[in-house]
Amino acid sequence: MDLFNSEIDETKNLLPEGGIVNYYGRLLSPPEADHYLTYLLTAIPWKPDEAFIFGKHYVTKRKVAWYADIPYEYTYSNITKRALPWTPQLLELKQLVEEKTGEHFNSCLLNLYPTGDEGMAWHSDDEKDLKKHGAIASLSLGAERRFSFRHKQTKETVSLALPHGSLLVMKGTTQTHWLHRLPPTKRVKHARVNLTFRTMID
Ligand SMILES: O=C(O)CCC(=O)C(=O)O
Repeated sequence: MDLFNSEIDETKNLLPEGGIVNYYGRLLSPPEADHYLTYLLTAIPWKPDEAFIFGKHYVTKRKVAWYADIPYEYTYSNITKRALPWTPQLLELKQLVEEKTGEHFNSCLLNLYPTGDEGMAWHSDDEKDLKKHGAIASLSLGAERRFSFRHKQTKETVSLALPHGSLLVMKGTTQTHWLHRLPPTKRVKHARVNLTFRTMID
């Protein structure tokens, strides 16, 4: 029996229409999640994220890193990032995520939110560099944060909490019909790291 996730139905679609989101609960035990969090906080060459929006250059307190099978270039918010090669620990996490979800991924975007003051605004992961309707698996480590979806037409919202070591998967037409965001919160004072495993097109 899975002692972490006895109440969770991984096959349930959290969205009422227009996409598929599955929540797997905790993929990692708390000690495993602590181990990977410490590794990620200390070993990843984190850099502030950047954006060019309406000609203005923004630099965020949220930090990012981009890894992949080959040096894929990923462009979002009008900035292009070139992927670093996987580390052994990131490959371990990728393998765990792939075994759990039955999906295959060739890249991973890492986000570090130093405190609850940092979040991510409403958006879809629908850039042309990504495989259309490809699965995106989101592994969360560190501070538990709320995560929300909003339907682009109906404005219906769906929210859930993402605890330390938990896994969420977005697939099908989710990015076409839904936005998602990580709202900032004054209640969270410590760091969260999120890894989104993705599929880039060659
Ligand atoms: O940190 C998160 O959970 C969300 C990250 C996100 O929305 C993204 O990488 O597109």
